[in-house]
Amino acid sequence: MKEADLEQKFQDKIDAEIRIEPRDWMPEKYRKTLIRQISQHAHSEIVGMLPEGNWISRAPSLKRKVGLIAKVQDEAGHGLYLYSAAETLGIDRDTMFQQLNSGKAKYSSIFNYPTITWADIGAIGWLVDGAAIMNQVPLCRCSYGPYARAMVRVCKEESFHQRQGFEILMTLMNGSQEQKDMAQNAIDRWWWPSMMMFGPTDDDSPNTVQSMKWKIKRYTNDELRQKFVDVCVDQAKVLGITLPDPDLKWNEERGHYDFGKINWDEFWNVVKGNGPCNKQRLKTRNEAYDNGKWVREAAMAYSEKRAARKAAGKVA
Ligand code: FAQ
Repeated sequence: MKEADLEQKFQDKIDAEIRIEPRDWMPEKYRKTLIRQISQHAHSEIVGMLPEGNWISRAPSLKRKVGLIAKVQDEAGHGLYLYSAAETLGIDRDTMFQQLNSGKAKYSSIFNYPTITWADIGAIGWLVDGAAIMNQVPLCRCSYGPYARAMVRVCKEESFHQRQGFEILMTLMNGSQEQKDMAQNAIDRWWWPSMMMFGPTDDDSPNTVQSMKWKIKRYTNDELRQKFVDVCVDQAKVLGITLPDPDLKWNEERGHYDFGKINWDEFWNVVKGNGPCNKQRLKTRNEAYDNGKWVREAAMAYSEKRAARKAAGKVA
């Protein structure tokens, strides 16, 4: 079949909501787009462990410490499912790690901000996981099978994370004035970076049109951002917390909340590597990779030994 015919057949499958699987024919650009998005997503999960990891040793109680450790472990798991999904497209994990560690690969801008107080852990759970769910639930219907299936479990866990963040904030908001101020201060710092997680406006998003056509993305960046705002305003009322945007107003005509202008200079500056913690995050990831060398080598030696024994008929 000619390339154009194959492409038409491929698009027909997508339009008919038939999942694309690793061995199916796919346009090279589809494969590349998925590798880009899934690997960026995997890197975000892995780098996303760092801001919260900062509070494991300082969590205010044993219960909070247990919850936080479990959440950070879940994020490691999400990274693993996502690296595995990307590997089905023909890239190996080590190449993806090299891309992350060298600073070539992108990961979510949000993880380049510092976690200054315990309330930041609540803010990350409520806002960052909240934004992640908004973006990721539609990815469970992504046209590429392995990515869509990985997202089902990820979303269930993210939903739990969002609730634990909300509960941390609720506890603080029911506490002393100092605790309330700490929670408000965290929201003041995390609100706008969370809004930026959805990516540039649709006019400035070079990938959205094609990704929507291929049903990798089901909603545009601006559509998801709007859904996030609408949900957060009501939840903020329950918390008794103020979202730091004086332009946040219900718009009867649109049936949505209007919101203020996002600082896109700040966003691009962070994406380009100049956010408050970019350098620190990459340094930590590189150290972790180097320190894990002996573990990778030991695992390889073990699997080679097992394969040799199996070949010699010594183990099942
Ligand atoms: N940060 O044309 P678009 C989490 C880049 S996981 C950095 O709109 P696209 C879990 C974009 O890559 C959070 N870069 O791109 C957790 C592109 O650059 P490229 C991550 C960004 O792909 C919670 C350029 O800008 N989630 O939070 C960002 O169609 C708590 C133009 O943009 C995912 O990755 C950004 N925020 O749409 C863990 C979900 N936004 O590659 C720990 C899957 C855009 O051409 C604690 N990804 N860029 O050089 C997606 O849904 C999409 O990739 C978007 C971007 C929506 C992120």
